[in-house]
Amino acid sequence: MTARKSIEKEINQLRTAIDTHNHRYYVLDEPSIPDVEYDRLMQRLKTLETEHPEFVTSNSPTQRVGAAPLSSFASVEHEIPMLSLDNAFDEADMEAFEKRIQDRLKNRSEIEFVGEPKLDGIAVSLMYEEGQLVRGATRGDGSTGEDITQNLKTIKSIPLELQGNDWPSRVEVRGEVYLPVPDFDRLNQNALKSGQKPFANPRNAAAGSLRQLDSKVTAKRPLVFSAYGVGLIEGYVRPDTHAKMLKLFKKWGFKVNPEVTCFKGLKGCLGYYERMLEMRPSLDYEIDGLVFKVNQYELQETLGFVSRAPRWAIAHKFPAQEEMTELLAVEFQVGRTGAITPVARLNPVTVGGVQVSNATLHNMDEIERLDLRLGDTVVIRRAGDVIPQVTSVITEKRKKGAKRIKLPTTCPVCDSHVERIEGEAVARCSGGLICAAQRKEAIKHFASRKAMDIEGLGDRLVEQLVDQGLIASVADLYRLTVDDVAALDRMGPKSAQNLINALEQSKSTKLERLIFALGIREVGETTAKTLVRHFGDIARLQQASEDDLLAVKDVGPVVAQYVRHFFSEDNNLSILNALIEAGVNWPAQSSSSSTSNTSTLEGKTYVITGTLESYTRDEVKEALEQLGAKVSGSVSKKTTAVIAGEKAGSKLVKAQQLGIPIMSEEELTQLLESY
Ligand code: I6G
Repeated sequence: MTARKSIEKEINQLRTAIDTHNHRYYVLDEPSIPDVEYDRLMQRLKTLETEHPEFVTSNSPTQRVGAAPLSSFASVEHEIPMLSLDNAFDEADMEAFEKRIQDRLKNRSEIEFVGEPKLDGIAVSLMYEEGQLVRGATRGDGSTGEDITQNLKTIKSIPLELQGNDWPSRVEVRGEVYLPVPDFDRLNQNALKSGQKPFANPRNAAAGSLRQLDSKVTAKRPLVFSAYGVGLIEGYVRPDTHAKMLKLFKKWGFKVNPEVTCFKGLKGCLGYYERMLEMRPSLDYEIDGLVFKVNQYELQETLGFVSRAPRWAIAHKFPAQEEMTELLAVEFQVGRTGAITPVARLNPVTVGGVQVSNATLHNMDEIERLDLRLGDTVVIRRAGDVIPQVTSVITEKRKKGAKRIKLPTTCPVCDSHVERIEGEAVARCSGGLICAAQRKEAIKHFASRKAMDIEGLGDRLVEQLVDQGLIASVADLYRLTVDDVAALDRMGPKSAQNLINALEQSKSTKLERLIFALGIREVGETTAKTLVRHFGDIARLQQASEDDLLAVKDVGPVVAQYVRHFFSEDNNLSILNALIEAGVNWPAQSSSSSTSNTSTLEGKTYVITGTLESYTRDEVKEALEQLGAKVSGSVSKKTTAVIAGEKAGSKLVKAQQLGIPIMSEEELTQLLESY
């Protein structure tokens, strides 16, 4: 073989290897080689292509990094229009959809449907000729879109060449480009850090990323493409059902949503809707509903279209996650550490099926970013279980003279001076424990389930106890009598006795719970556990210098400083002593800095999913963390094992896709008992 031929051969081998690894990583979520090895293959290909530019092709994996910026996007005529879908908002709309189909087909038997999540992204069309991606376009108005080929090529889950060799001479694959929620959160955090405007939601972020004239910007955004339908298809016998077409997409190297399911009749559609609605908060991408399609293409053709929508498909929308309402007022709340948080008081509105009358505004920077004024019409977003947010202001609806929102100069609770450190987004009340709000929050935190777990001591009761002057610090809790408590609003002798019993019970605790309960800044549950594992007892922790603290794994300078500061304050030490004198106690524990226990789960990460029979999730978390393991909320390549109970959801599916070991409850018990 000539030298040229052998270089060409090596280039082709490298391209095939890189495409295969991209497919495994970005489509199947099953990485097959370490990142360094992937980088080495890519580097070698780049070197060969630089030395031999005659072998560079437009679909080489090296071309995914983006091309020279465009001045505008060219227009693209869709050979087959990209239609829109009719919407169904309730069961009655779905019933009408099924009836329309049965009437048209003159067939009363149950129709087979395919149900798919409706990803909240941007619809795009990808044209392949002889297996090569030749053009990518937006939907536009359905007839004419924009040519965004360069941008789409940067998305690693879009094959630049179809896999295998059994494909049509021309085929148009349609689907959605979206941004997974964890990537969206990361993108926005980075935007905030670098002083840029964050995106309102993942859909806007995906749209903004695809609209870039400079595809190198798009290349930096972790966008994903999921295929859902075929447009034009030539030189190929199309399969007879939509489900089989989706299977072909997978064979050609596309990602197809793993929740796609086939079933019969309206009952099947409604059951799928219920299941997906429940699953929605645990998915790592946003969906605004489901799409139901008649599975048989022959039936689809008989049904045809009405205006610009197919009769054979419908989008069954989920309750909206965004609504508009009026901002009535902004109030400032004082947290446990004195942080002053602006809270929007809203004209109540139902968002995603839940009534919302308050939304967090985070801090003054956020108010400035939104350019928010009193009386504004605002967009409220409620995603998953998180606190509702104000995502934007409809400035067109602003009334003349609408007032700006000012940070108060004194604390709304204790009148102490409000400080805002230069460069920090958060403003704080300088009152410390003089401030009743900070005291109340500190006591609520102390009593909470993951801290001292004082049953029955809820937020309202803490507020009453502080307002009545019965307690000023957490140590005062253990001085309360039945008579003190019984005299409070809505309390009788029995409930008062129950609270005193709960306080008594809470005294026998664990050291990490007490340390977490003390509310040291930046010391959450995990750090409290780490500190206890390292130092073993409270005296050693109390005496630890900043250097000693910095020697603890996962403790950085900020935590070290806060811990040191906490134990150098006389007031904190006297509260701690009073707690111990009142009888707060915990079992002795050896420290990892004085003993060398090697039989731990240090470095291992577990994910818990589904319902376990004999343990709560918190119990499993606590037991694993005691042994040095981490417990994470999401499955990734780094997960050691997924502990799966009954009704395990998408995390189990993801673990199976990534080849992560799955552990049953029985195996978990064996693991815990082996230590
Ligand atoms: O906009 C859409 C989103 C998802 C769709 C769609 C879809 O299937 C999962 N399917 C069709 C046929 C159309 N729009 C027109």
